[in-house]
Amino acid sequence: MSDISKSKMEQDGSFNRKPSTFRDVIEKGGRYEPEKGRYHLYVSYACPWAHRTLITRKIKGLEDYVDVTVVSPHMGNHGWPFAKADAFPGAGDDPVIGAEHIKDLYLKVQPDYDGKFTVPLLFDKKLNKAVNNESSEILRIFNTAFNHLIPEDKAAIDLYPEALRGEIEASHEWIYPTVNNGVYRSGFATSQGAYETAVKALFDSLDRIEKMFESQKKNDTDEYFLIGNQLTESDIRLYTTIVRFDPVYHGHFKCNYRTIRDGYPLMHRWLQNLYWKHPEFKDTTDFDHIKTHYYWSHPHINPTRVIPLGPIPNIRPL
Ligand SMILES: N[C@@H](CCC(=O)N[C@@H](CS)C(=O)NCC(=O)O)C(=O)O
Repeated sequence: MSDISKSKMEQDGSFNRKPSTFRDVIEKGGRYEPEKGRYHLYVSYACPWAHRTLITRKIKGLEDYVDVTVVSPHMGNHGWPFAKADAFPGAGDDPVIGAEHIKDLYLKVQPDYDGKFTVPLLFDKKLNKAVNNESSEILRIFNTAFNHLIPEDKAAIDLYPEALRGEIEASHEWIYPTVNNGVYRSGFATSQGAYETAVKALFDSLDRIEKMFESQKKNDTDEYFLIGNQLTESDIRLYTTIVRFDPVYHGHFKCNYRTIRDGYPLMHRWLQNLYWKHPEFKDTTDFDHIKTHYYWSHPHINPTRVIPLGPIPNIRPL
């Protein structure tokens, strides 16, 4: 289950992501009560899904409430390793059960687990249970579950505001399959047809996003946001894909009609603004982990495991 090159592909060579297994919530009065220090978040800096949860944790000021451990970017035959199994700058060891790999945690809480050993993983240290391993749901948990415990200014930040929910959900419906997962569908396709279907849909969606920004008609110094002129989970979910696009997906996943920096001026500005003006984005973006992970961990795509030096810079200054 942890060897990506042995992932089951569909008959036509297309890649389908399996649904996550642990789907509980942290809520007052529930099995998982919001408590300081009770929950642990396992992430990889390389993984776009885990990266979403890291950004949200920082925006909501949850650093003292939910601890984090970062794994090594070398996702090998046993999946994601902790530093103990593969020392890498920025990677840590598991403080909860002393696991060597993420899969040890999954098998500890469910010995017959037969799903993927994925990050992010939100873990309850009190009951020794996996609470949730679906990033989109962890984002919603972080947005609200701890609001009664954290400072008012952080509690007031709402990344999924009631008034914008319709638009936000509508954006996920096409951005998730064609962009967030679309880059993987391009890169993991094992037939020409499956690749072409995925890459065309991806660039159609990038064109559509650029048009959404164009329709906002802003001044040079204004910041862009995807929905409702304010930062929402839609920006966070799109950012973790777009910040990886030029350094990784353009080459490694063959998403190479054009780059973001030269092909999508407004999306590029949106990206640069988030990265350079919001520390929650920059401080959680680690290009070394990102590039090392993809080019090393998919030997069926890059058998030499050579990691490219470019693009230089990974992200242009504002
Ligand atoms: N549905 C999950 C997907 C997470 C996911 O696929 N993570 C990848 C890393 S980017 C992973 O851990 N893969 C492990 C594997 O394929 O064995 C989410 O959004 O949280």
